[in-house]
Amino acid sequence: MLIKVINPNTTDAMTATIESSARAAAGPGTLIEAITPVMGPASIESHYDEALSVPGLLHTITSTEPADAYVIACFGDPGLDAAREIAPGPVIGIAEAAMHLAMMLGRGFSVITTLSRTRGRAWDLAARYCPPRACLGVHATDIPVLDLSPSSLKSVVALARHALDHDGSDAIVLGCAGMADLCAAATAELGVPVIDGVAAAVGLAETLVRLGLSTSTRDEYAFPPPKTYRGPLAGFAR
Ligand code: 2AL
Repeated sequence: MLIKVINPNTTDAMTATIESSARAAAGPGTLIEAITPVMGPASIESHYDEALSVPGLLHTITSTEPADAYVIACFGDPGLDAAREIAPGPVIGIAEAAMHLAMMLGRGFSVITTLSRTRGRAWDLAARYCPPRACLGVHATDIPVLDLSPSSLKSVVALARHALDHDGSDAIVLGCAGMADLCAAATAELGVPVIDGVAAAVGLAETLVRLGLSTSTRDEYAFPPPKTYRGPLAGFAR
């Protein structure tokens, strides 16, 4: 099966990190294609960035060969509903995947994110995906997305330790696709489940494909009605 893992930001180095995590999580017989869109922000750490990452994400889906499933590899899950309307296979967001797996591994989880301004989006997504008291805290490292590197491990682990104690949580969710390469080391240091959404989403995507399950096209997630689009978005007309 082919899973397209789309990094909705336009930084190739981050797509490479995402690709490594996705390939490591994929089972035999799964082909991972990690893609950087041709338009959009270098990183996504504001609502503005997030809104403007969606055209590039949707263009990637409609302008390339169909895949069996799609992963949106940004923790804000930008454009998830829109992607479900137009993608020929199931679409999974990494926050959606990570939070769902976290709820199967403990009574509550904490999210470790990048800038403090991204915490609201993480809380909004937790409210969408989880029952109350599943997400017990969202904590910011204050490391900008494009400054994440293997040397960020120390800060992520220290903040995760604080989160486990302060929130009384049982698991840690990494709140940025750029943290994917920190997951194994953070797990070893913390001794609790640490969930990288990229790996989680690939695993769930494989399961959906294997079970022959795809997005319902009844009503809300049906293909969008045809209409013209004006200006720079004219090419998005269906
Ligand atoms: C992210 C992410 O996963 N990719 C990106 O550009 N920004 N998330 C975040 N919390 O900053």
